Amino acid sequence: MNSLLTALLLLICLTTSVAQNYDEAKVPAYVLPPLLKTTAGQEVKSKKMWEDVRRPEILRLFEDNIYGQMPKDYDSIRYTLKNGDRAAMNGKATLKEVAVQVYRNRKSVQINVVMFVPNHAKKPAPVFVLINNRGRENTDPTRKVKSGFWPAEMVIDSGYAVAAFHVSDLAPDNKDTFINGVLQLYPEQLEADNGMKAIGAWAWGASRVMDYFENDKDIDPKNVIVVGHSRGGKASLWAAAQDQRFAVCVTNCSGNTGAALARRQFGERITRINTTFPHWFNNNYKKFNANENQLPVDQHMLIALIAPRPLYATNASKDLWADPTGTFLALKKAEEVYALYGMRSKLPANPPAINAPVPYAPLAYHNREGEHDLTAYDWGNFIRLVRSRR
Ligand code: GTR
Repeated sequence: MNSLLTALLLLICLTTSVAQNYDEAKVPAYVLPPLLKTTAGQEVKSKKMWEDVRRPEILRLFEDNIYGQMPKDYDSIRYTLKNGDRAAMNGKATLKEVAVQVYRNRKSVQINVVMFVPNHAKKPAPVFVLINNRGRENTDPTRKVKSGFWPAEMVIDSGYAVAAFHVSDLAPDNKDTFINGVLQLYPEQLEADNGMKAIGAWAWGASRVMDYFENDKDIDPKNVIVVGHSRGGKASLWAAAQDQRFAVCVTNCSGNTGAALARRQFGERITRINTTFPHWFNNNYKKFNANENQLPVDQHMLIALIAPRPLYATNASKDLWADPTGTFLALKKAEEVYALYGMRSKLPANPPAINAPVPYAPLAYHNREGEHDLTAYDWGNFIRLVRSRR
């Protein structure tokens, strides 16, 4: 009887702590931390004060409380072309498979980049780089498998280069094995409560691929668009926030601890993400389980770190888990920082209808009809954003 009671209590505890809300009417009242007030209480009224004081403060808060430190030092980096084909995609593109090998303290990690460069477009070409969190077959260099997750032909036909790397090269997406990658190079990160974990490692990888782009004459390093879906979209945001070399950020269905506001407590919540994926964020983030209002940041501030560069956030109508409205509201809130740069977004006051994209700089958004996914429809709109800014 006693053990039955204990089991019952445990079950009640578990279900209440991870209960999900999908009802807009039940979103609690909340106050977002201010974007334009420094920790010392000063109003931020200029771009200069944003860049000199408030931006670094916010970046630090995200590092310390959520994504972890981003180590910048390494001993050396080497790029090796492993395979190439000038007549890929029926002559439309050049395939390059490049190994990016990074060394530190006699340890190394290898990032395998798959890339196609358009043969008939102006070079150096802008490039879309996907942080691939799904199967490697989605970025098949042979093109036997063609996936909407990475519609390489479509990007090439639009005149852009397209690249991808897989998250498992940096940190396997598993709580027991995530340390078998970049973290071997930075073991001190594992000791720190604000140390880098898997999502940070994937974002770190995007920056090393950026290092490579700076050394490939076919690629315009000033026009690199970092793309991620869902957990990969959390990483693309963090990569672009950290590394201002990325010209554009695309975050597709990134939801909780991505582009959606945590304080709305709609769909996935911090307790749930930290419980299911304890290897994604730093140890400090666990303090905010069921405690969203104590976070010194919310996700509109992560988006603001990307200003004045364009950002595209998406959702899917059946993916309430990722809180489409909370994502739209985060973008709207970040408008304050774009305004410091004299930029006005073209976003409407309220979330646009399903399948009514607003693919324009500086803040782009759409809510595609359908499931949690990254599709050719989404990519078509990312291309529209990139076109619209040239
Ligand atoms: C879910 C997770 C989300 C999102 C998603 C995905 O299980 O709760 O935060 O990252 O996985 O990556 O597809």
